[in-house]
Amino acid sequence: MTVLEQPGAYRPTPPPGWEPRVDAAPLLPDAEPYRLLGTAAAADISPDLLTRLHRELVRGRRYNTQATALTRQGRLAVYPSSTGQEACQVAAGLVLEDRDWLFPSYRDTLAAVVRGLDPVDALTLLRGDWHSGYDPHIHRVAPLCTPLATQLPHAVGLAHAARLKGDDVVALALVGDGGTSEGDFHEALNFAAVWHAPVVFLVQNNGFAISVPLAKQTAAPSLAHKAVGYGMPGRLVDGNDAAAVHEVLAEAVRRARGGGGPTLVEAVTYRIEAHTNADDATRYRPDSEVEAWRAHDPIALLEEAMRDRHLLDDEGIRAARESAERLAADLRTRMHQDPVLDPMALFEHVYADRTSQLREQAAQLRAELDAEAADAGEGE
Ligand SMILES: Cc1ncc(C[n+]2csc(CCOP(=O)(O)OP(=O)(O)O)c2C)c(N)n1
Ligand SMILES: [Mg+2]
Repeated sequence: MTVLEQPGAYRPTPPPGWEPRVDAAPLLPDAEPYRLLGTAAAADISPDLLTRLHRELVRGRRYNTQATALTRQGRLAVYPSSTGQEACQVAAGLVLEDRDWLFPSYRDTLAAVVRGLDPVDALTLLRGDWHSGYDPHIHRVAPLCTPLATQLPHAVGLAHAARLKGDDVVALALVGDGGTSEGDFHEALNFAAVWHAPVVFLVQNNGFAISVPLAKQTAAPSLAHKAVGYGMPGRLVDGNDAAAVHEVLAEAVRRARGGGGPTLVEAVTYRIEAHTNADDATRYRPDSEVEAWRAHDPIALLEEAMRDRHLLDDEGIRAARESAERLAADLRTRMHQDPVLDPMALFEHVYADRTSQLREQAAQLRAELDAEAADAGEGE
């Protein structure tokens, strides 16, 4: 007699009246990433949107190269570049209303800047300064999360709370392909679907989690397929097609705002640079692969589509590049100024009421700083 044959054993038969809550078919992503640029449907995209996307893509690329240069000059501790992923960053930065919230990871500073954050403030954490570097409430951009996928349950909590309060707010949470293997990814998507929370998850599948390729990360047909198991729609989109990413995200945001619940969007893209300035990507991927992706460059794709519709000429490209140079020059100048920091600020915003240990440490630091200042005074 097997365990299952024993009297009173668990029987894996569904209870009477049990039915799957939804038909899985409408939740499944397309077999191929959705594209707009270069298709007949591109003729219907608003010229204003294309111009906005183009300007931000060009500025975004320049922002990435400037931030990487700042790491070489010792002005930034680390920079995870989003070069090659600008279409996702720009679409995510533009698609939300002011009242919505963006939940970025360490690679998503550009999305935060496009949403309105000061470029210097967006880099504060990566410079190694204390705390997040900006007030999350001003532009409704949550602090950049370095622990993978932790931003996802935060986003779900905020979205669910907003819904309970009757606020018309949507949360957009960004995560990488590697982040989808984290427990937080599962917990966030499950809660979001069960609670019908107004949240959109954007997975930027850039092929790698540092040196680990997607094939070693998952055996799923696509990351978008994971949505079905949670009971939410999965969408697969070409992550280098800025218009397509914007459209898919805009649809998902509309759905969430209208009470339709969460969506998981997988944008297929590629990280052109190394993981960060501290990584050597030539050790785990061939140059030929990088070159193949350069041929599918988000800026080139958009420029071609806009030229086809006579929405962009050499003058338009020059204007976008000039705007990008101004952004880079301002970033350079301000990042080369040494910030004036008060070491005592280390103890702020830790506890509302300081613990006895913190009080003791703060007093010790105060005494050391005072002694240093007195020494410096005597030396003069
Ligand atoms: C919980 C946690 N585990 C490990 C790390 C170390 N780590 C930093 S980035 C990274 C790779 C993440 O890859 P992916 O999610 O694909 O994002 P990408 O860097 O490609 O944007 C890892 C493992 C971390 N930051 N947090
Ligand atoms: Mg990745």
